[in-house]
Amino acid sequence: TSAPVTTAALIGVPTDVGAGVRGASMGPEALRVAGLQTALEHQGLRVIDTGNLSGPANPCLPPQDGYRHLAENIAWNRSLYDATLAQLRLGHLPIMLGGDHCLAIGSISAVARHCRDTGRKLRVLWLDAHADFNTSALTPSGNVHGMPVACLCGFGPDGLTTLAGAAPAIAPHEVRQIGIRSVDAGEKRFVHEQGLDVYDMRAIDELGMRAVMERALDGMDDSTHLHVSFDVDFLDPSMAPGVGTTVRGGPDYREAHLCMEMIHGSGRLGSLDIVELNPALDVRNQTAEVAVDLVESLFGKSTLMRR
Ligand code: HAR
Ligand code: MN
Ligand code: MN
Ligand code: MN
Repeated sequence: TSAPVTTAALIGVPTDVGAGVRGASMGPEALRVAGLQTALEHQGLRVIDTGNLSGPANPCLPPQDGYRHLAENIAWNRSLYDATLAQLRLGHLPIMLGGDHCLAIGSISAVARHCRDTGRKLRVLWLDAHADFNTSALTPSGNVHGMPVACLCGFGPDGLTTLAGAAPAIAPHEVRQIGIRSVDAGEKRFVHEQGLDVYDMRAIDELGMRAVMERALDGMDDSTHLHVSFDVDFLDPSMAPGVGTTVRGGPDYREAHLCMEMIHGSGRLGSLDIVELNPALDVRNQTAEVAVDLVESLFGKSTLMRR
């Protein structure tokens, strides 16, 4: 007997209303052009491309009350919440093609709701250069893509914190952040106050990616749904220049692959965001291609050994 085939559902989310720089709205198509569907099929998945969601255009306005484009961010995330939840209820593995990282509010709210409905535990792995834990009072920019983790933990405006119901979608202890190397001053205090489990680049340098991932994946069991939120700026900009907010000193190519391989090894992956890819800043789609390479590892590609 063989394992049942997993069906992945691609959901394009062409938004950049949460970002400070335009262009991430072209991310979904760049990932398709880089061969995402074929790569997943090569790893034995069945793939349905549900196309792109639609939502409000980017008005390019300054922040109001600490948020840029709040209404637009809410509209995109409501729509993605519904789309993600529908795919989870069909038993599919949703893969969000971003789009800026604001979209994790909608996707993870849906995952949290589904876990609650089906009695599963939730683990969120946040692969990012940034902690994305700002609030309207702490943010230096007003950009909502710097706030999704806070919103998911219940710190944010009603329209972004109550998609899955009145209670916060997730608790800080369900999150593990990997690769962090840019955190704003107020955000840093708030990360400590809320007890987020952060493996920053120093932890990766000192412990190595293997030990960091062992810790980040520890404590999951058969009833755990693992959501990976992969912000492409997690990667060192030398290999991933196509993002709006590069921060040097990220994981190198092999470290990033090991991270993905170990997530695959956990056997718990249930949903994925691929965000912040900005084709307007990329060079010959190389960042999209690296992201697709890494997704192959995430779904089980290995060179030789079976582990
Ligand atoms: N911390 C900065 C801010 O809030 C930048 C954070 C957002 N950048 C991202 N998200 N790409 O990870 O404005
Ligand atoms: Mn991010
Ligand atoms: Mn980031
Ligand atoms: Mn290094």
